[in-house]
Amino acid sequence: MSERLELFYFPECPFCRKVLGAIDSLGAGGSIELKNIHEDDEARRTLVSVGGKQQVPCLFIDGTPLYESGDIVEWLERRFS
Ligand SMILES: N[C@@H](CCC(=O)N[C@@H](CS)C(=O)NCC(=O)O)C(=O)O
Repeated sequence: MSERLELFYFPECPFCRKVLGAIDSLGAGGSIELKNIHEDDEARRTLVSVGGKQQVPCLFIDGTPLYESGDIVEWLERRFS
């Protein structure tokens, strides 16, 4: 069974754009739930309470937060290549 993947982001963030570009290139869009923390206050609160900080992008992998765009892209490339 696949993991549940959720990307916490906001559209103007350049680090988020880098991750969104990788998701697009890898054709992984259908497997990842996008949570815009500027539009979804519950998502923003979840990011802070579970992740420990309000920094995006953050990929939740089955509820475990992975911060840092470079680390997220690396993880996605391993998972979807
Ligand atoms: N080194 C991080 C930088 C991420 C970053 O600076 N994100 C900004 C938005 S563009 C942010 O969330 N800043 C709030 C914070 O760091 O607390 C990465 O590559 O993901």
